[in-house]
Formats: sequence, structure tokens, C-alpha cells
Amino acid sequence: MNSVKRCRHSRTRGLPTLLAGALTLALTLTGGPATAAQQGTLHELAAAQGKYFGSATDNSELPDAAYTAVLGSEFGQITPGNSMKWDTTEPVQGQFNFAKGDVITDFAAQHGQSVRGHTLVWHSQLPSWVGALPPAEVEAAMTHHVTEEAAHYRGKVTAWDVVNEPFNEDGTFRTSPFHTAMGTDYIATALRAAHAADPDAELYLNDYNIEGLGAKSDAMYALVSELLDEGVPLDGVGMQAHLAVQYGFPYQMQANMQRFADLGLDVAVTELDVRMQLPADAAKIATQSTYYRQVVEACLAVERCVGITVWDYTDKYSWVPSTFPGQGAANLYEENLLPKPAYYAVRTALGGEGGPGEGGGPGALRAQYRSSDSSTGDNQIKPGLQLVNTGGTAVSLSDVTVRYWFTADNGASRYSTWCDWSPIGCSSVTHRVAALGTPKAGADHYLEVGFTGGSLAPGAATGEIQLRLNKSDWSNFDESDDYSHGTGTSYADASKITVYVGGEPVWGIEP
Ligand code: G2I
Repeated sequence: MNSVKRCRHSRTRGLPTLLAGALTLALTLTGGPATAAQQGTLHELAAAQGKYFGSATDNSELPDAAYTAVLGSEFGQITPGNSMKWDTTEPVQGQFNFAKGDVITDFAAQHGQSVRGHTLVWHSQLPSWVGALPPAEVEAAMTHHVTEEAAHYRGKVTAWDVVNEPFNEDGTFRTSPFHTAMGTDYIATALRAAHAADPDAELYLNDYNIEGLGAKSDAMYALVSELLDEGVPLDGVGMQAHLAVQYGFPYQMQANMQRFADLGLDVAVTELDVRMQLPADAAKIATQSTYYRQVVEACLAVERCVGITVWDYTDKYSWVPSTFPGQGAANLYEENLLPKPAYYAVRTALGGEGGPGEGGGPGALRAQYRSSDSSTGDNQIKPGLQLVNTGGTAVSLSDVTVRYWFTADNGASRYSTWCDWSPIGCSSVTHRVAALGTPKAGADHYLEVGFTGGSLAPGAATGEIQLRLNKSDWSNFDESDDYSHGTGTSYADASKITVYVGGEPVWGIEP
């Protein structure tokens, strides 16, 4: 069973994909810099190469609407970070509770995503009753657990991490209640039980630090070779890929993936993140982007690498800081859900057009905007702006200007402009209003923002710049039709705010 059944992973979404395609075309024809949305999502880019691109998530994160908006659109696959683990699904022997996992599979179904089940048999997050059983009862308890859970999720998960983390770092088998009771046979027993309960699911063994060639991956290789020889149902190997910039990139990851593929197994990158010692700096950020890119390149180069899952997509919900104090910044998006250089590195590696991480340079500047003003009819306009350097080289801010386009409506033609707050210091931010000789739709003036100095390192952002303007007679505006106005309350790429370096447009579309 280990040589077929690959296609379900690579599915693209139906209608939303078509609509996104139409939107891409329409926006491309209007010219201007391409945004992430214009080029397709990470999953769409991966799917075009026959892979999926997914993210872990957790129930506690789903009330966060800004978070789920990205989770539901950018990713084609999800893995529950905790809610299918034994301590959640069978906390008391024989009492199963799939409510939390069901929330995840429902979310996935609503968003056209596949689900990786994680995980059936693991030494961790194991309720204490399992370890307290007499060894003679462990096999029956394990088989019952695997059977009930795999049967419950039959048709809802495409793959299972049947056994998680069976090895120590030196390649010896890890001690667990299962190993103690059954020796290494517990692995084949668990796989057979999972296959009996859900014959269509892809069955995996999953571990960390097996991404490169080495003692631990050799041990996994020996184990799966033996299982296949014995005819045990096994479809793939999951490489977690919890990487760290300070530990180097896994040795010969592509070759290691290929040797598993050559056995007739699929390979999946199941929990990718790249942590660093905080604070982040440009060098660490660049290394992180390189590692993410190299993982994508390795997967693309190995036909049987079916896809990549990041262990949540944002630093906001990373497991890293609580497990490795002082480390973090491991994910593709910042805590405020802005994509980081690593995100653009992944896009580029997946074949996204002209990824800004490629060359660097001022063309990699992006304007992001949020409205800090719930009233569109009062006497002030309050845009929040920030600039992000998604490229590989620093940008000198004194060369940079930004325009926010609006209509004056009636009233006085003189303006006051303000910078209320910015982490880079309002004293380094200049601002003025200029009138257009020829009014455009939604714009007869613009607020121009500049900088007295400073530079934006690769991967750096200015942080928000809270701006405000009013007419000298304090008459009201009608912002609802202003070209640059938006209603989003968290920072997002804004193509209707234009950015210039040395007077040359580098971002956005003018009215
Ligand atoms: O540790 C990172 C991952 C390594 N590979 C297997 C994965 O299953 C594992 O995931 C993490 C989750 O991301 C964490 O969220 O597994 C951790 C536990 O081993 C999870 O942390 C736990 C906390 O330790 C608990 O205190 C907390 O109640 O998450 C629980 C639910 O939020």
C-alpha cells in the first residue's frame, strides 16, 4: 500500500481558487507591484508543484478572527497542535472525547483543507492512567485507543502520525509504557490497528532531528525498512523540522528525504519552524529565511515529499518561547500577523513571482496600513502606516517617501499634519499635505510622509507611524471615498498607499 494514494494531498481548492485566479489576472493587468494575494497563496503555489502547504493550529487560537483569516486562506492543510493527542481524546480509560479535534476537522472542511491527525501513540501528553497500567494491559489499551480514534476520524484526516518520536537522539528506542510493554513491536501493532480502523489514511512515523543524515535518521531508516519488509502498513515518514539558526541546517536533508522515498515511502515535513536566540537581528533573520527556503527546495526536489506543515504560522502562537526561554521568532509571520522575510523566502522558493526576498533593494519595501479612525465623517484623518523591508539589503530611509491619498471635501485648503507616535520616534518622521493639479478619483490631495534619516535593515519594519491631519478650519472630511482609506484595524499590505525611493515608485498603485 505504500506506492499509491498521493493525490489527495495535492488538491487545490475549487471555486475560491478560480476566483483568486480571476482576481490575480484583473489586478495584474492594472500594473503595479504584485502583492501576496495577487500571486496566489502559499498553498496554491505549493499545489502547483504537486505539494501542500499547511500549518498547525490549536483550538484556543480559533476565536482570533485575524488569525483564522490567514489560517483559512493561505494554507491548504492543517494539523491540530494538541487536540488529537491522547490526554485530550481519552483522558480516562475508555472515555473518549473528540470534541476539540472535531472543531479542527470542521474548520478544515469549511476551508477546503486536508487534516493531518496528530498523534495516536506518543510517550508525551499521555494521561497518567496509561503509565499506571500493568504491562500486560498496555497493548489492549493502545490498540483500543488507536482503533477508536482512527475510526472516529475516518474520512476526515488524510494522514496520521501513528507513532510520534519513537527514538532517542542516539538512535536507540525511547522508553515509554508502550516500549516497556511490547518492545519495538508496539510500532507495528499500532500501524496495523490504525490501518484496520481507517484503511484510506496515510500512516506515518514522525520524529524530530531526523531531517538530515545522522544516527537518528539512520535508526528511522532501519526501522521503516524492516516494517516494509514485514508488510506492515506504512506510507510515510514525517520529519518534524524544528530547526534553530544556531544549530545549522540539517546535513544533506534532500539526500536523506530521497533515501526514504527510494524505499517507496512518502516524506512530509510536519512541524517546520526555525527558532533563534532573541533578540532577532538581520543576520539571524537572513539565516532563518535561508533555512526555510532550503527546506522548501529539498521538498520540491524530492518527488515523494508530499508537502510542508509549519508548526503554526505566527510567532503569536509559537510553542518555542515557553519551551526554550530566550528563544523565539521562529515562524513565518510576526506576532501581529505580518509576513516576515522567511515568508517571502518560502514564496519565492515555491515559485512565486519576483519574491521580494530574492534580491533585496528598495523594490522590496512594502507599505502597510491600518485605520485608527472609526469615524469616516469627522474632522480628522488618522492613518496608521508602517514600512517593511522584505528584501535582502538595507534601505536608507532619508530616500523614502510615502503617500496617503485622500479628498479634501469642502472647507479650508490649509492643513495641519501630525505624527502622534512611532517607535522610530516622530522626530525622525516628516509630514505634509500636497494638492494634486488634476484631481483623480478618490484623491485631490495626498499626505506625504518622509524621514530625516535612519535605515531599515533587511527584514525590519519601521513599526507603526500614527499620523493625523486636519484642515485649518476643522471642517469635516468624508473619508469613505478616499483612495487610500481602508477599514482594517490591523496592519496589512496596502497597495493604495504608494512608496517611493529617490522619487521612483517602488510600491503601490497611484490613483
Ligand atoms: O513541542 C513541539 C512539538 C514537538 N513535536 C510533537 C508536537 O506535538 C509538539 O507540539 C507541542 C505543542 O505545539 C504545544 O502546544 O507539544 C507541546 C507539548 O509537548 C504543546 O505544549 C502544551 C503545553 O506543554 C501545555 O502546558 C499546554 O496545556 O500545550 C498544551 C495545550 O496548550
